[in-house]
Amino acid sequence: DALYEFDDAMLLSKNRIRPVVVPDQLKVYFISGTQDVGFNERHLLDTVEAACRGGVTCFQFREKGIGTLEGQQKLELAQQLKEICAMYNVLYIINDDVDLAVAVNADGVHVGQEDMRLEDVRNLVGNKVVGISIHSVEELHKTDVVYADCVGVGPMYATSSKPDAQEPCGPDCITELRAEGLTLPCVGIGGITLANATPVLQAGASGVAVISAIAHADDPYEAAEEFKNLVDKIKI
Ligand code: 3NM
Repeated sequence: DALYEFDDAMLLSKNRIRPVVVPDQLKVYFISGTQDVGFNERHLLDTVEAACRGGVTCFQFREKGIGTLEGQQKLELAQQLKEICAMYNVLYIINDDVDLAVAVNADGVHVGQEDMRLEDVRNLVGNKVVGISIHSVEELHKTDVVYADCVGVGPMYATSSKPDAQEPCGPDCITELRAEGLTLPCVGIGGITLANATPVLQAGASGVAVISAIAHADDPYEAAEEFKNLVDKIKI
C-alpha cells in the first residue's frame, strides 16, 4: 500500500504538500507578448527561442493591450511558445488567461490583484504553478497567498513596458514583504537591467523578471545568458 494517498481534494486544499515551483526555476524569468516585439509573431517566437537557448529558466506569455492577439490566433501562438519552452526545459506560464493555461496545458498561470480570486484560480488549474503580483504590504494582507506558489514584486524600478504600473517600490519592498511574513519564492519585476539586478537578488528575490532587458536587447540570446550568469553567481 502507498504510504501517502494523494487525491485531488488534497492537492487543491490549503494544505497541499507538494510544492510545484522551486526557486531555481525563477532565476531568470522572461515575460513577453507580441506587443513587446512590434506585434510580430515570428519575432516573438525567435526572441523566446533565443532567450531559452541563452538560459532563461521561466517564460511567461503575456499578450496584453490594444492590438494584441485573441481567440484562435492567441491559442496557436501559445501552443508554439509552449513547444519552444518544452524543448529547453523552461517553465511555461500564461499571464491572466486561466482558460488558455488549461487549454495548452501550460506549467502555470500568473494573475494580478484585479484578476480572479486566487482560490478560484487554484480550483481551475489544480496542481499547476500559480503566481500572483504583489506591490505592497497592504496588498500582501489582502492576498490569499495560501493558494499561490510564487510572487512577482514590483515595480522595482521605473518601467516603460507597463503603462499602468505603480510607483517604483525598490528592492526594499521585497525586504518589507519578507518581514511581514511572505515566505513564498518571489521575483522582482519592473525596470530590471543587468546593472540594477543585484540589489533585487540581495533583498531576497529568487530571481528577476524582465521584459525589455531581453525583448529589446540587440541580442536576446546574449542578454539571457548574461542574466543567467549574474543570478547564478549570487544565488548559489
Ligand atoms: N508588471 P520591464 S512591472 C509586467 O509591477 C510588469 O507588477 C509589473 O517590464 C509590476 O522589464 C512590469 O521592461 C513590466 O520593465 C516589466
